[in-house]
Amino acid sequence: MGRRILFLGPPGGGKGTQAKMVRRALGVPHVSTGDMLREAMASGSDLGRRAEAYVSVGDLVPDELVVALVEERLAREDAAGGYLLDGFPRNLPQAEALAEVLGDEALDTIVYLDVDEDEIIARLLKRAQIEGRADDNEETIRHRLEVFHGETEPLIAYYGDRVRRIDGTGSVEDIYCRIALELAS
Ligand code: B4P
Repeated sequence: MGRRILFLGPPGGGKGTQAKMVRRALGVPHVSTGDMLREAMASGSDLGRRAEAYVSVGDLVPDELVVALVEERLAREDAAGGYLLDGFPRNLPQAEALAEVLGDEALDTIVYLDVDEDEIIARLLKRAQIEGRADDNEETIRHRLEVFHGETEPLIAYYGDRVRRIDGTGSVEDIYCRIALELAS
């Protein structure tokens, strides 16, 4: 079994950006619930229609929908040799569901990207201009931050000493080097 890594961090912390770079280096699939939900919304599937109401206002999509999505994805053959989870688990019930399905060894390392709120808001407002994502407006960004503090941050204590806290500010390349060093140690 290869590496089983979780990228954890605030919205706009750079999880997606860094996970794509690490995936290339490790050769394991990048499983992003945000990307999967956006694909489902773009396809107009039943899941996509149900998810849209939550994603567009910055709320978490109900656990049972997301857990089923991830469970199905991790059961595929390409995930047998490890994976890189991005954005899941995002709260304690999701972490407990993952542990129930795959056991405590479901994750070997949690990379936590630490970025302050002013920087997050600036990054996401910039992305709004470039990509036009429906959930990248100031009101929704602030709500996503509240959800992060209330629901996702407790996972840092839950995962304890498996968490590697990385300074998520600076250039994308510098942050990648910090992560690569941490994963090699
Ligand atoms: P996500 O897709 O996970 O969105 P996010 O938290 O905003 O993170 P994202 O990966 O897009 O951004 P990143 O940190 O890479 O989730 C979207 C929504 O889906 C959630 O709000 C929720 O509704 C739903 N959802 C997802 N997972 C769920 C779950 N498990 N349970 C329930 N609901 C779920 O930041 C990237 C931005 O920063 C980019 O614009 C990038 O260019 C920029 N950036 C990155 N690194 C930078 C750097 N070093 N300097 C400057 N800019 C940088």
